[in-house]
Amino acid sequence: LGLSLSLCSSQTCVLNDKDGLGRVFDGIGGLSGGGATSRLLVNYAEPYRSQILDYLFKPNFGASLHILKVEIGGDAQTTDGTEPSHMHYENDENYFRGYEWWLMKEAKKRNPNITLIGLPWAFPGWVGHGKNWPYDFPDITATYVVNWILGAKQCHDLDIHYVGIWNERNYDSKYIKVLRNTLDKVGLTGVGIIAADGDWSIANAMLVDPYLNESVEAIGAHYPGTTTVKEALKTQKKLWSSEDYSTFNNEVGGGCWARILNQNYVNGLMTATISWNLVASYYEELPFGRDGLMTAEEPWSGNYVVESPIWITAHTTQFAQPGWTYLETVGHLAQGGSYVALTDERGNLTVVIETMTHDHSVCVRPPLPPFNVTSQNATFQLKGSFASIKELQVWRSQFHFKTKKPSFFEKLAPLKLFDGSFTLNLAEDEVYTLTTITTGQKGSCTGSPPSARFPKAYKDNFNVRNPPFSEAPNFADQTGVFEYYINMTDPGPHVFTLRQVLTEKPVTWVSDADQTISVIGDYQWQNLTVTCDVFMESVKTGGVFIAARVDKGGQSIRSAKGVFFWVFADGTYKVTSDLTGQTVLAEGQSGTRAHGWHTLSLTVEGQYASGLLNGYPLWKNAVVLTPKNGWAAIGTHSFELAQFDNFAVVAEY
Ligand code: 147
Ligand code: CA
Repeated sequence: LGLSLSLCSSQTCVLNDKDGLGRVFDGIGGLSGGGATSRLLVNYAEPYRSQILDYLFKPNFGASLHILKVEIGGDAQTTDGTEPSHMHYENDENYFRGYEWWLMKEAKKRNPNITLIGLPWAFPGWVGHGKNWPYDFPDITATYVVNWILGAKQCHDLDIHYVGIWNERNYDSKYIKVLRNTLDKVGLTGVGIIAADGDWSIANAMLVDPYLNESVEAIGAHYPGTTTVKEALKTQKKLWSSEDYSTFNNEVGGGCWARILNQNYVNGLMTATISWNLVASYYEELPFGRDGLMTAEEPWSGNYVVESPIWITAHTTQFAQPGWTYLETVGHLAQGGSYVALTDERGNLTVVIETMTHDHSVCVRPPLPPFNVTSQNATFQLKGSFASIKELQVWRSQFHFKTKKPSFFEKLAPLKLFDGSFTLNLAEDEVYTLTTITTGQKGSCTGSPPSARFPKAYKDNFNVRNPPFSEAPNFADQTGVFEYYINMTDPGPHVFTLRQVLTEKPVTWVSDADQTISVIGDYQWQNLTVTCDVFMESVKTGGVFIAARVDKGGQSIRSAKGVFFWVFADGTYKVTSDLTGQTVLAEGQSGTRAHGWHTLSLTVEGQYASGLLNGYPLWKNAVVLTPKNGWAAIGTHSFELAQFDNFAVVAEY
């Protein structure tokens, strides 16, 4: 059981398979969701969208990921927005919402062997039967989750390999067993359960509960800081860092990723590491901006950036595959840094070495205790079945923090071996791969277009008969779900609209707002006019708004400020400086009703705002001092059906 931490004695690290091997490698992955982290990716034009996907998933090209984990959309806010559920209502099933299905198919097109994982963060309200808790009716929750797995197969021919419980929230032993049974009953015996996507504590429960232990295939811990606990080792289950990284994707982010990819195995015997997130494709001012392996946050320009974590990933993923086995001889270098070695047990060997220094490899969490790394010569001695290897391919990344001229994933001349040994001159902040695999490639595409701000004049009439996605481009739902909608019976100009479809509060992951809201545009916008046709569907109690200068999203959405222009189905209007409607800037009669279209227009100019209803002035000179800037938005007063059409923004900046 014990962790055999080897330290290279007097600078010689032995790589040997003679006395047995370590654990089986399960792969390196990225996480889309938790939440809405790929929201803007889907609206990239070709060829850029395919290029981004190639950098992520194409074998022997870029990150060449082994694992794609996605959120099972639960209609609620899960960090950078909401993702739609496949069952908004109890009697509703639709496996074509959102973009995770599409993403899984694109990943599988490129890598047919990719491991697919689904995990819920939140659940539609009906799953909780009125309580903000998914475990009171375990059969309902399990059926709901299993439906998603069945839908993946039936509608998209996707085989989901693993499913989780409830992200970063309590697990329930009863529910886990019910989920295992529900999977087995429909023939999904091959789908493994990961638990519990939080800390390691479920291991204690597994050790004393054989049925729970049998139900769980892999223990997934989040942000484990490269270490595990003895109870987890004692279960003899696969140990995974099922969510990790979440660090700004500059070079320190790349350094964090290099260190944990090696040391999650060296220190914690974890055989999979999954990055939150896969690709930073959400407005950068939302929480955890740019915490992805690469950045693709400008579908309007096509600009994307292949950041260092992509190439750090390639150091392992292009040269070792799931099913390979770690050697037992892995460990720390004498002067700091670490090395892992993996084999396919058919003669191939891949060694990954990192010498990241403390300050250049800090991750967002947990705190990183101090350690020292200095430049060193490290000698590796190949033994056992590797003793006869004559040549190794060499790939190198040098972060070069001092000169700020890094070089990533550079192919060097192959290394000739004499007597199965070689010595490397390692500097600080480097990553090396030495491997018998000769298929590695540094992929490159003809550059992405220059970065540009969100267009100052933007409009959408939602007139799309067969939309490729259920959501309209660039709208980032922060509470509620806004979908393309067709009014079958409308004879007039509003056949194709955008509709808020939630009618009750979901089983939430954080505190969603009591209103629904979708933000769009440029966070720097100050002076602008927002116009939108609105249609309330709740008689008497209905309410909708358009807004400007909205300053918050994510889990802070409840406290969003801005300029909100509301109309209600009781014939009144309001102007407020917050989403909750506490601070009223103006109010009065509007004559607005449900089941009729109204055109709202909001202009904000310096310290003043004014509003039009159906083209006529309704209120003016409302004083708006803060916030100074923010997104435009649309939304509803409660979880209620409402439609929006002919959305338009004209911004000065
Ligand atoms: C994780 C979530 O699972 C992700 O959806 C995303 O929100 C990510 C952002 O860093 O964070 O949740 C965590 C929240 C807090 C801690 C760990 C994970 N924490 O404080 O240790
Ligand atoms: Ca329309």
